[in-house]
Amino acid sequence: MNESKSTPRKLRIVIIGAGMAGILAAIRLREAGKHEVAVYEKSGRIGGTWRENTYPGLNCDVPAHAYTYSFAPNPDWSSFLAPGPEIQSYFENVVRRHDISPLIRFSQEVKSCVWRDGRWRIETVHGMKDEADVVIAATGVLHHISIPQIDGLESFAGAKFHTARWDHSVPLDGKRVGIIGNGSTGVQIVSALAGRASHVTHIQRTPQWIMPMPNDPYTDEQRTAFRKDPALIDQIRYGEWYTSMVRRFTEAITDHQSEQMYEIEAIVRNNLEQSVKDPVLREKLRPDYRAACKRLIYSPDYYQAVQRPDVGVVVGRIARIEPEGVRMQDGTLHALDVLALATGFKAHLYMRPMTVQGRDGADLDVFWARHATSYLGISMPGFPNFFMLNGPTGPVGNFSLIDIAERQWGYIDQLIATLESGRCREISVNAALMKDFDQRRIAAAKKTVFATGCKSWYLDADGVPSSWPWSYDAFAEQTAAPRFEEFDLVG
Ligand code: NA7
Repeated sequence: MNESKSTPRKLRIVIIGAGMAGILAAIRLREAGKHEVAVYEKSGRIGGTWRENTYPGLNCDVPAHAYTYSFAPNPDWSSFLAPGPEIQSYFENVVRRHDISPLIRFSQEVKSCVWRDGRWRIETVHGMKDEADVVIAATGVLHHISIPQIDGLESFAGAKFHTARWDHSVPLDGKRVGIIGNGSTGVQIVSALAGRASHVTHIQRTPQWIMPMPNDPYTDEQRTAFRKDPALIDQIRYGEWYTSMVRRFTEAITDHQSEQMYEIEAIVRNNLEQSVKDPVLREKLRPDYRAACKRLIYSPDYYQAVQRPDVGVVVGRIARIEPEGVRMQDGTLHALDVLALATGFKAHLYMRPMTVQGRDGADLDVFWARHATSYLGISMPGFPNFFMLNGPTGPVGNFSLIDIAERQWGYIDQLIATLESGRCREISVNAALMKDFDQRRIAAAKKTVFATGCKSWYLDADGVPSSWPWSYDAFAEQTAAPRFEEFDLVG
């Protein structure tokens, strides 16, 4: 670092991804108006996960007014939990209002980022080339679909698709629809299709705990009131109910012997006991692991849906898929016209298969060979001026990822300001600090509820939860401002 260099620099900043986090970064940079900005988006539209997921019943399980940019409140949400298409429209409106479309190069998937001679060289799969002083990887978490390895899957005679590739040309009304998987996606689809399909078969390998969640529509009067008085929106977003729920939730997951955890367990157990009348079905639906070990499912109506005569719950292992339907290991065949694979995502790929080569031959595939990691979900040693939003080890759970991304953006903005100020030309977290952070993180992660014996997309290949293992407040505090002694400032 050279303290004598203090000429402010105009930087060229490339953002990868025009989903929730990339849009945030683009808006903030455009507003500041100091730098040159380009956004690369693999698809032809903005929206990320909200563009890709269009399945029936899709909604966000975080209260709509909390799953909103802080700078773009939306008085028009139709219900307490927003439906997916409304969220997609919200992002499209925000992009329009902030006029960031001209910055976006659509249908340009970034293939590689190589650090050479103090700059990032970026190349897309279509051969487009660019250079940047700073790269912001806002590439999302849940976008590489996971297709299960089940014998005979290809032989199914009806329509089949992964839930993030929903084929809307396939009729569902009056059809026999099977759904494999009971994460948030499978549960929402079953609730939406109950009563629409002639029969819904919900095939689950592992039962899930279900947290009851009200989802009342907002009335016209309420929406008018939100419009007139934004403080009413703030009461939901920053008020006691939501913030204490987030705080109690993160306290529970980080200490699974806590009072808060027992409170969550009591609620979900009670939900099962009170909602499901048939004792046989109730026992079928009862998980044998701690609540919140897998990502908690929030649903206002799943238990009602599965008690309908035209909905069946099948718990067990699939032997194979046959042309007629799904054959379970106990020999039962569930005949189907449509098969939806609600089998989730390869969450640990993050931005890969994109390759990233940093300083002195640092290679992302090597750095992440054991597990994907980064400091605060933002920076990695040896990858100067390469910052992530919602990168590995950031908080993941039943709260707003927009809030997490905004906090990370506030931090990255300060790192960029350091580069802009001329104080240094390269900044990345210190390798020793990163190693220490990762060791502490892993030790703490092993004590969270995520590591109490279930399988989930939270776990890395070693079975260690990959997300932030401390409290929400600790994340907020640590991302408030960079501690520059934790970074290598070069040039
Ligand atoms: P999830 O939560 O990863 O759920 C995937 C589901 O698919 C889960 O129930 C799995 O069962 C099931 N699955 C996966 N492979 C198989 C096979 N081979 N056989 C049977 N069942 C299988 O994905 P979602 O899309 O629901 O949710 C992802 C996130 O999106 C969610 O957490 C929210 O953050 C939004 P398992 O439990 O492993 O036995």
